[in-house]
Amino acid sequence: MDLIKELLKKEKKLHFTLIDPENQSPKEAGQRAKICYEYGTNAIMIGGSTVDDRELVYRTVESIKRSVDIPTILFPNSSRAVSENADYIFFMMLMNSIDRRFLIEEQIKGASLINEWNIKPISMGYIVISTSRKPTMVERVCNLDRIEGNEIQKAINYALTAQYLNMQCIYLEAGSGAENPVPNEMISAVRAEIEIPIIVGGGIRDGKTAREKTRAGADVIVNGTATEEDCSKIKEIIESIK
Ligand code: 1GP
Repeated sequence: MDLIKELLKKEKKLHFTLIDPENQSPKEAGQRAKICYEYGTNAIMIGGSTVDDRELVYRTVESIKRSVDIPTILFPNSSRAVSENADYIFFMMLMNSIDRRFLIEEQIKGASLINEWNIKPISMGYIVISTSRKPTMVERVCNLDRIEGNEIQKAINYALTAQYLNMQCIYLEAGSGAENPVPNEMISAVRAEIEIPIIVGGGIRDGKTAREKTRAGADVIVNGTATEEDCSKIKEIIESIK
């Protein structure tokens, strides 16, 4: 089953909340998830660039599942962030990494766990776009073939590659807390060339910006930092995209 396509049959645009297990206690993660759920978020993603404590991921997912009844999706940086109690996992390839670890190695390490624990994989082409002067955490840890915000053809080439590899979606990522989100022109140019759903996240801080991204062609908007800093912004963002 394709979760994103199923959700998109019911709603034109989706919102996913990202919770980094390292940024609050499991109890607080559950509370944050509940607030976003009440505002209408469609799924909770659990992950972060440096998470490597499976037990912490487990306890965070557990608390979130007790608080909300929408899908939980792991968003792992490595096989160590795979936890058996999640519903789904983004089985993702960091397409523009030049490090074999993020292209295929961690996936090989995690595959049998996903199988054994019956977590539903959602294949995803993860494409990191460099939009900020100060490097984001994902840029620092992942050894990238950089794609600048104005390198639109390069982003299209990666996105088409993901589609031809039969991935279920792509994620255009500016990085958590990015100074600038992925540019609208890039999203609309990629949208014009591919059919699979486009997730956009990183540096989206208000409703107006989120709306611009969905108008440009994003199907899913992801917020992480706003969940930690000002939950009322999540309400504004969800209202503006739906
Ligand atoms: C990071 O795109 C997500 O993977 C969320 O970014 O923390 O900037 O919302 P923010």
